Amino acid sequence: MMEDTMTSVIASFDLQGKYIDTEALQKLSHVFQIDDGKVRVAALIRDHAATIVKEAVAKSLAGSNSSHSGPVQTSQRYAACIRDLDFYLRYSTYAMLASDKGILDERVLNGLKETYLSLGVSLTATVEAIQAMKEVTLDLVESEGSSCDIGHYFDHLCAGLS
Ligand code: CYC
Repeated sequence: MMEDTMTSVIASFDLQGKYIDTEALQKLSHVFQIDDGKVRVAALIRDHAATIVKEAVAKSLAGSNSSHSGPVQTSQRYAACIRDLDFYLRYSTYAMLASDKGILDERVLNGLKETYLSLGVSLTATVEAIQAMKEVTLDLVESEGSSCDIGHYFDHLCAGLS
């Protein structure tokens, strides 16, 4: 029954395409006794999501040198890429809170590799961008004196795309 509540809270924020808000985070942490550290990290990531994604792009994709035919050549592809990275960040945050990699399998990875392959989206570049986002996120978390296991969930996404 408790798991159902967790799943339904995540599903309802997911439907809205949103990170879990403060009130719901507090409720979840109370009901599931999620440790305060995790809840603080989830709020920190939520509040810095746009910056995290942009820094990850700067660190990986935008950083490719000009002789390399870069993966993100048009503003439309750039926008899709930013959006996808935000998906990865948001879903990894849900999975971290729930301590459940299955959320990533069911809601993100299911069919994704095939979609990317059919659209010609580079899996290697995507994995690099996710790894860069992991570094940016962990740097931010550490700079706030916290720690968390979100890296584990980013790695799971990368494994699923490899
Ligand atoms: C496209 N990314 C897509 C598409 C899907 C996703 C379904 C095709 C449909 C569309 O454009 O919306 C991914 N959709 C998702 C995910 C969810 C979802 C994960 C959550 C469940 O609903 N291109 C690069 C970079 C990378 C990238 C390496 C960013 C890291 O070179 C992403 N994704 C990218 C691009 C497209 C795309 C460029 C557009 C491809 C195209 O239309 O040509």
